[in-house]
Amino acid sequence: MSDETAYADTFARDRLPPRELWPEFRFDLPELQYPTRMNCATELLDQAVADGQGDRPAIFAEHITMTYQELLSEANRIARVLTEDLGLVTGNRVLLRSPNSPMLAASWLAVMKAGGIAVTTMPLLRAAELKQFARKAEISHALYDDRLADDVATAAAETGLLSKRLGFSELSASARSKSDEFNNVDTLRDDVCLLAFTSGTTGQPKATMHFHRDVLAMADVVGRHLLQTQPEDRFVGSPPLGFTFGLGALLVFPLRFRAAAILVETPNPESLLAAIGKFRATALFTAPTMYRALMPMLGDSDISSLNRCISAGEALPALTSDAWHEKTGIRIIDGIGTTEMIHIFIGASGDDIRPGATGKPLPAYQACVFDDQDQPLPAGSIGRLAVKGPTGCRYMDDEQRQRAYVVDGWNVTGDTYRHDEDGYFWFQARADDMIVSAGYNIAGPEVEEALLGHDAVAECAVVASPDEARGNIVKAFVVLRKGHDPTDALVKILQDFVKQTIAPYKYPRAIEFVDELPKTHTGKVQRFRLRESGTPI
Ligand code: 3UK
Repeated sequence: MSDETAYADTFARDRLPPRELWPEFRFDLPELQYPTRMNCATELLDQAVADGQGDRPAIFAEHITMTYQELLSEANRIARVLTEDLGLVTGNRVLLRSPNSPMLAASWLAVMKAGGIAVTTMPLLRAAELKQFARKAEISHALYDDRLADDVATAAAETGLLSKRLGFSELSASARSKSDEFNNVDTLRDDVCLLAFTSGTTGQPKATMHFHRDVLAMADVVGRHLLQTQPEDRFVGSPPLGFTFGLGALLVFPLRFRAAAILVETPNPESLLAAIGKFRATALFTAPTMYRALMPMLGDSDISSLNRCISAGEALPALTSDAWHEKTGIRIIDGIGTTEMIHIFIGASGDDIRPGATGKPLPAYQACVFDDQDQPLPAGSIGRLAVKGPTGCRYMDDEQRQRAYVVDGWNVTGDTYRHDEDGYFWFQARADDMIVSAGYNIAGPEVEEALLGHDAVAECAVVASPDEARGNIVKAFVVLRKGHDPTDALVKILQDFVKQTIAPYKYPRAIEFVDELPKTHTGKVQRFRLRESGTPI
């Protein structure tokens, strides 16, 4: 690898971590041997049409179906608007802001084609966060859904950035007059094409940098080996394309294998079930919370087309896995991924699934568990998860965080894990969610799983709460199911229930009933906020 770039604007290249702070990268699969020059959009889209797949459906959405040919033409026209009308220079950053939609997908591909760097944001973010991103990444361009125009305008006015911007309706209008041919920029496989901001379970968002090769690598490992994506597949799910979980699942994997994505603008249990039935989805991607919310609603809906369900983002309790299996006959594929690693690196599918375990390192990835001195622990011990493989952490312009995440070439994700003799990895907790109470180490998620086993509990989060005598006590924040009242009697019932399920010393000495849990834009519970405030939001 060299420090070369095909870009005129070297902003991103100049803000890569110094080489000695990079994790070790390993490309131990034939499919990961990419040529030095390569543009991921060419492989995902142009090549599909060149191979005669132009008439296959690429994207289904509520009011529109796009074939590979139509998606290619639209992406080409948008790439022309970007370069001819908005003066995009290779290496410029482009803010993309929209719910999941065909126009967002086409715009993302257009940015890749034009040699830009996509910064796709979650629709739920507000002007304050956009300003942060715009400043940090010096974002010059923005393409956005018109319904989100106000926040973009505010962020632009207050930062002086984002000056070259178009809402999707104007963008479509401008695109209409353009030729549908475009010569993709001949980028390097090691040119940055994506800045992904982390979801901030612990506060400050960080920008991770990914190359053209990383985009293909996630498809060639996760899409191929974990999911065995076939051309007949139709992937549906809830994660936004601004979250790398969603970018992979709902755009990159389907395109890489000439399958189709079903894009749902407002994912909730109702809309997901409707989309599965209408478009005959074959695989569903969402988080454990959504699987739990879907179960009581499966009733009349037709999910007979589904043959795979994938869970990521948070630990999937064995209980949820079992309940879903019982209701649908499908065993959920769990996988842990991080924004730093771009996608899933430990998981299991098919007969390899062991409910309660996340799985094994995917092909080309290695994982181990570190002790406090960063030494690998033998099977059975609990420690910090460390991984390496074809993708890895590169924080933009943040040596301090880079040094914390990358240790001796390993990516240390901040999760506490145990691995067993069979090579399976078992999630314990986020390192900061381990509770030390009266000298005991208690993993919050284990207590959560026990509570979830009770009928009255819809959702819960367990954190440490400071206590004079014990240092900390275990405290649970509980959202009740409809029909259950938040009484002192119920507190006692839940405490006894936990004591009967797991070791009694782990029971929540405090329980607070709340209407909802504070969550990140990717749907993860923000336990740090519960810890800080004592009460949510
Ligand atoms: C947690 C899990 C237990 C874990 C992500 C798939 O979630 C993604 O990325 P983020 O950067 O968060 C990373 C953190 O989330 N986590 C994710 N999956 C699991 N914990 N079991 C799991 N299966 O704490 C991790 O460090 O938002 C997930 C693909 C791409 C992603 N970016």
